Amino acid sequence: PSTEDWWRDAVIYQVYPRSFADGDGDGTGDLAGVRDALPYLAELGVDAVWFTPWYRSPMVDGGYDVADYRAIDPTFGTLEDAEKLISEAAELGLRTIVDIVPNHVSDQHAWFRAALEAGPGSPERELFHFRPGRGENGELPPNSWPSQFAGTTWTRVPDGEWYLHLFTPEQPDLNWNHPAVRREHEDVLRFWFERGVSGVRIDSAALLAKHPGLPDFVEDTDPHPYIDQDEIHDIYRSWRAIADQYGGVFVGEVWLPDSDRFARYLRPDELHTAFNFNFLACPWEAGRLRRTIDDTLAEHALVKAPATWVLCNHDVTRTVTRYGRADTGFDFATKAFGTPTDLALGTRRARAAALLTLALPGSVYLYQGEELGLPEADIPLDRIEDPMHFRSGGTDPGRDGCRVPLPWTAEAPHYGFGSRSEPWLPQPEDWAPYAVDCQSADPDSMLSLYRAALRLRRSGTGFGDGPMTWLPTADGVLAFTRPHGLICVVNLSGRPTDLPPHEQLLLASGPLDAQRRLPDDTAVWLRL
Ligand code: TEU
Repeated sequence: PSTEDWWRDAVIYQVYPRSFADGDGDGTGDLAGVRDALPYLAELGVDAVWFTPWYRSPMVDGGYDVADYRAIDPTFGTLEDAEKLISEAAELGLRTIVDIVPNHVSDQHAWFRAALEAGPGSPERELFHFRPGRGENGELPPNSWPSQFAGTTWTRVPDGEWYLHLFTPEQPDLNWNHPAVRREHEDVLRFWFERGVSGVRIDSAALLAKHPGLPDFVEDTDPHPYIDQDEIHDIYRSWRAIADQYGGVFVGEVWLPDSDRFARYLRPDELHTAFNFNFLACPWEAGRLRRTIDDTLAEHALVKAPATWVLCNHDVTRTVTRYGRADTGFDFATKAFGTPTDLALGTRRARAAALLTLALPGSVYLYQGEELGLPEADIPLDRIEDPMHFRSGGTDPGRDGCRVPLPWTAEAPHYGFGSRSEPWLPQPEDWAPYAVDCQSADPDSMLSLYRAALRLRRSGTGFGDGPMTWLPTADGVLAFTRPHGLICVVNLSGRPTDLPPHEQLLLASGPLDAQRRLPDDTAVWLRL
């Protein structure tokens, strides 16, 4: 693709700034740490870096509770640091993507503080969803909407009114019918595009518009009162016009299993791309994977948008842990403490999955630590910070297990993260082999596999955008061709399988057997 179309087949690395690299050694990641680590990302071979929110925030929800969309949180650095980071990244050929959170603000945002102060009936309250309660004294919430995290969606303020929050009470929802809300976010987009970012991830992108009148939620009502309202597409049409002025691109966080509804977000005048969560949630099973890949490509072809391939992010159980479990799919509803996992098996599968995703047409997202094969960490109960855990009444382990600070060195205190103080989340004691320095020295490490795969993907032909064709195979084996004679084979059949005829073995996720067959849970890239 041309440089304007870079996003159609980019590999994008997700940085969770709190846990990526710690420049000042205080145990919390920061922008100085990211700047030092830019050569690591350039060497890895990714095209762009997406930063989860780095704005000023009380960090009730890891920064997804934004107090000021134009300021960097002081624990991370300053706006000047962000500007330097964006230009230093660009010098290394890395584009920057920021994360915009339009559905809600922090309860510490100036608008919400003003709304509380101004009281019922004030114009300040119209920026949010304030309502009187039900019941004789207004003591019951205005409606029965379920939360995106467990618990209620309404909180009562001292003057008796209630406000809506799909997530925590510290994240009041904005009223997207209000012109000031729209104007403000359009300005925020311009603010970051002006600073040289190439793209914007849109948080909770299908939730912004609420059904007028906020009607009660009856199970199976169609449409849902706040997921995927038709009005939402107006918002993205006006955003697209802004992005086009800057050559910027969007990636929407659109959790919608229905492929027709999902594709509507990717119409040519709306979002360029959206995360492919059906693929992320798909179990490690050949038939299911093949169907998901086919459905994905068909739904994207209809709107001429490239697919994205995502195996994990800061909200879901890490890939090697998930793939080592009996149930290899992902589901928020079934997450539990202490689910047994076979890490060796999960790692083997994650290595094969890396070659699968990087060979498919479209762009790929990597979540920090995925290139190291980090497993989900068990966080001691008294150290969990994720509100998802607390709001579940303690039954859900929450998402901190995938947010643990990265191990950079095997030796230094805290694996090179936090020279002066403890990391904000504890790191497991057995993580030395996962450290970047250990893995760099080991040609068989996950990091070496990713570096080799990304080097081939960048330099070689046949990857990225373009057609793919399935090859006939034994049951449980996935094999497909890409342009220029590239072939990817993934074996999930439970027994070794013969490789199709080829001239060159480009890369393998693990050793072939003595008969040069591909073992179970292993993938290869071949050239015809
Ligand atoms: O997540 C949005 C979101 O709706 C899902 O990840 C949600 O947790 C799931 O559907 C459970 O029902 C985004 C961010 O990625 C996440 O980290 C934030 O906590 C959330 O928005 C709130 O901003």
